[in-house]
Amino acid sequence: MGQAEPATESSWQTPPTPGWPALRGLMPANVRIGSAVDGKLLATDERYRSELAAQFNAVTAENAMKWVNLEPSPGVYDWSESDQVVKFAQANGQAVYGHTLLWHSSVPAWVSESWPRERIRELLRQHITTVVSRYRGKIWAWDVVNEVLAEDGSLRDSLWLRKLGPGYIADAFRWAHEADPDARLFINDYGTEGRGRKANGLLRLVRELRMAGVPVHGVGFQSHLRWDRAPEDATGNLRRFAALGVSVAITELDVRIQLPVDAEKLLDQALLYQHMLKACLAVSTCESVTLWGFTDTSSWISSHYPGFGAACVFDSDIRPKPAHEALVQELTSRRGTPPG
Ligand code: 9MR
Repeated sequence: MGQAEPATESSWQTPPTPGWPALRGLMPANVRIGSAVDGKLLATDERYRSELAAQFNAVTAENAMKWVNLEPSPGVYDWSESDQVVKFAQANGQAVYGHTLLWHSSVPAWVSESWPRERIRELLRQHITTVVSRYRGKIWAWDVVNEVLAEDGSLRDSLWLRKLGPGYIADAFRWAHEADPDARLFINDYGTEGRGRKANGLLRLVRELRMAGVPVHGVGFQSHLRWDRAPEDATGNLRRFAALGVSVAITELDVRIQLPVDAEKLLDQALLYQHMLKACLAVSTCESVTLWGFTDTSSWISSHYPGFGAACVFDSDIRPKPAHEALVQELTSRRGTPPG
């Protein structure tokens, strides 16, 4: 008597999403809407989980599938967080976008550039084969190579380029294709969503790979934007990639704001989110639009861009911002409109 009820699971679980529309229910049938997933929040925050499930029909592990996290010491894989993401997605009818098999920035520290070329090549082959095989049939698309271009559109100077030469890109795609012939294979980069030197370089590279019969199926445009700058002709740019016969996807969309946030900046941000959604949907081969996180609680922006923040479509209390509303409005107004 007089004692508080013990906390039961149902007493601390939050109710299902309150009354705002779900993006996933509004997308054209052939285009997915995704979010990057923060493994820690997925494991600990019920409100995060329920909004993630309600809004999106695709997920990308923000960090869990990066090589540095999967294989902390040679030959010892830790699948726990990436398996959790896949399990969650399966339970919620979401497709998984795999990120990423090869990235200069996520090479485990135990990989040494002093090793002979053949050893490094074999290591890369094994890594790609191991990861893609584990999730064969469970991952719809892979970012096979991430950020392989320099700002001028030439190949980025990296361990892979230095040790293996430019052929490492084609090799990575072929190995991934062998391990899961049904997975869609993407090349992903940033700063390529608008026209410019880097996008031109990417276009050349994708054309060359396709002409050489390399299984490149899609191009991912990360789209880490700032609120006051739209990419140069995103629609036209995406269309010239589609003309090569590949799919296009917006893979990491976020729109950072210089703090402090105000109503006008939030509106500009909303317009830019809408603009990128429209740009992709204007292209007949647009496969997905993925947000790089959906809540301001967990975005990478504040640690990488001091003085900036609030880059997502939900605030840190997981309530929709004008950007969410703009996406909803755009999708609602297009319903019944044929794609492309
Ligand atoms: O959002 C990711 C952040 O949590 C990580 O610390 C960082 C380094 O692994 O990577 C961030 O995600 C990047 C993505 O994997 C590739 N494109 C750029 C993204 C933002 O830096």
